[in-house]
Amino acid sequence: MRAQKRPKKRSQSLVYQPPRQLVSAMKSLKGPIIITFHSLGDTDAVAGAFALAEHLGPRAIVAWPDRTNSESRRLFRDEIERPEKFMSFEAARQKWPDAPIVLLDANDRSILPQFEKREKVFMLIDHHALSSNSIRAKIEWVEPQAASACELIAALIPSPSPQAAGWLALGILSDSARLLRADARTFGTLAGLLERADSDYEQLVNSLSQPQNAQSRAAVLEGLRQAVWKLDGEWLLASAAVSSHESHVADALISAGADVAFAGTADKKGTRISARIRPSLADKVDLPAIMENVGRRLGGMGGGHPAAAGASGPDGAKLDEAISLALRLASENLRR
Ligand SMILES: [Mn+2]
Repeated sequence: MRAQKRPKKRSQSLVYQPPRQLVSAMKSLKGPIIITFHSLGDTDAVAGAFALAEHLGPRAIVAWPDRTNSESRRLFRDEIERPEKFMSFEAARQKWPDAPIVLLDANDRSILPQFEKREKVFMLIDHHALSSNSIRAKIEWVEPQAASACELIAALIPSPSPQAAGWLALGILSDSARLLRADARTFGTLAGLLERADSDYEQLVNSLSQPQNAQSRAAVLEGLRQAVWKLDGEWLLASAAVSSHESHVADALISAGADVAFAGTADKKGTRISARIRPSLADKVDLPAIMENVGRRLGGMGGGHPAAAGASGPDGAKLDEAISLALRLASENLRR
């Protein structure tokens, strides 16, 4: 058959289309299947794993490399307490030494401690770009454009149960920052899931935004008390030297109205600084480059994402100096 050469339409459909090879490989899987994900499994990873396990049936087991993060522990309390469905990767491997491995939501070796012993991965489904440090699989579906692994997994499950649809929706909402980082397919996929889920959108969003424990909230309030700010032209720059929870304090400073915020902490282990910026300014201020610079000043390293970055280094005496540098560089960026 001759391939038709016509310009590719931007999007054929509002949901992802899994590669055919992957769909048929999944159908042909026999015997036990081990589904696993990255260190400190987050809601996207854990939700996707449980939904896929439900789809594949009782022979599929979800296996964690170390532990899951607090949000996913809270949301999946019931599933996590079912030892026949959820066990450590080590235990699963011992029980089923030849079972194929399906890896979700990660490919970088540095966050996959379960693959230290040169495991072979059968299938990879991920939304993080591959790099030279990636673990490779026989069959791979990697979509760096996707906001979450769950929107890919949703495309593999034609008719999820109401519960699984809710899980996948939670994974999408969690990884997309409640749909702030989402494209048309993220919305399309979520719409399909909401049609099936037994919770509505408001309930799902609310279940994600449970408050942190009181000690953490107290630490953030204490951090806000340390805040200093200055009006720089039309921009509000804020910083705080705190004793803990620097990333939460930086978030809180932005929520409280700062355009750019740096919160840092210093102790015997060294200095750590979290940087945040109002997302609409992220193309004006090169936050990862600023934090790279700050990391160098700290004798360590820095970098991150356009709206959330950080730096750290072994020198605990340089916190004030490093925060001043970060503020000065941010101000220069804003004035460009
Ligand atoms: Mn993810």
